[in-house]
Amino acid sequence: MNRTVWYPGHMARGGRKLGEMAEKLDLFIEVRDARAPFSTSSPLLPSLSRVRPTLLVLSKKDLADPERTRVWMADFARRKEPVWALDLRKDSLDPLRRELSRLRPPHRELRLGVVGIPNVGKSMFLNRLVGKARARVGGVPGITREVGWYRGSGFLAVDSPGILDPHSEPGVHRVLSWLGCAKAEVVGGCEAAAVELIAFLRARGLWDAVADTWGLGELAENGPCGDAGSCETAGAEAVLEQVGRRLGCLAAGGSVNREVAARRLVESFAAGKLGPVTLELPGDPLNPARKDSP
Ligand SMILES: Nc1nc2c(ncn2[C@@H]2O[C@H](COP(=O)(O)OP(=O)(O)OP(=O)(O)O)[C@@H](O)[C@H]2O)c(=O)[nH]1
Ligand SMILES: [Mg+2]
Repeated sequence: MNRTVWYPGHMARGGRKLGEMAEKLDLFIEVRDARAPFSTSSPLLPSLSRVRPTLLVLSKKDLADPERTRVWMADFARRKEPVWALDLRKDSLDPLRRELSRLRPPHRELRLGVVGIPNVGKSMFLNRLVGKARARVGGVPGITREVGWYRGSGFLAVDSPGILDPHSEPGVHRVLSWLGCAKAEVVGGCEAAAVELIAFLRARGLWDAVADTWGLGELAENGPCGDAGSCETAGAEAVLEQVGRRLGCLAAGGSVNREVAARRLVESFAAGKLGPVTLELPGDPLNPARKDSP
């Protein structure tokens, strides 16, 4: 498959800028998506956390499976990594604010940098922390293009553009395309992303809940296939057809417009409209995304 990696110039610029300003900051807050805490980790973190301490925010808690979020929180606690799982639209930030006041240097305000990959909620987090909707927020990756300073009570915070690693392995890009953190082009387009998403959810026993949301009912029999991998893909393609029919994504002549169906599926999944799903677990042996699973 032809995999084009989406890595616009503002990401390289933002990464350089953050590296240059790291020593002027007191700490970093990294935002990751609670639905995939491995795959949504920032590629900048290894270098930034060598210079300054890092706190972790798991955003979109409302879109994640609550039981799996508890497992993640216990895992971070076991590794003594400070973490807050939040629905950034409405959860209180007071416990995190208390930690920031504790870390504030004497005689001056705390300087913090908010970092992470695209579309995880960095700007929304910053707005909540500052207490005003100052930074632009949006549901597609690449909204924030430049590093920018914001003043809050007792702190100065830097919002930064979401930065991806163009060299991440395909498993990571795949998860990021499903969560809206990278454009579907990174995995060869929307149709490929949708088929891989269906196959992944079915292999993990997560598809039924998603199917129920759209009233998809029993699956049609899979067509003939060779090995297990191609059978999985053939099955997923049949499911995509079914999704297209159910949603009325039809082309002239009544055939399913697979591209439109795929886009609807992936966008709905990313926005959490298909129910709470967490894609990864700590130490998950099936997790294809990261080699550094604890
Ligand atoms: N449901 C839900 N949506 C959230 C949460 N946090 C952020 N969002 C949504 O996620 C999308 C991305 O938010 P942003 O704050 O723009 O993300 P960002 O990380 O700044 O993205 P870039 O600037 O593109 O790197 C927006 O549609 C937000 O409304 C959350 O906790 N729950
Ligand atoms: Mg932003």
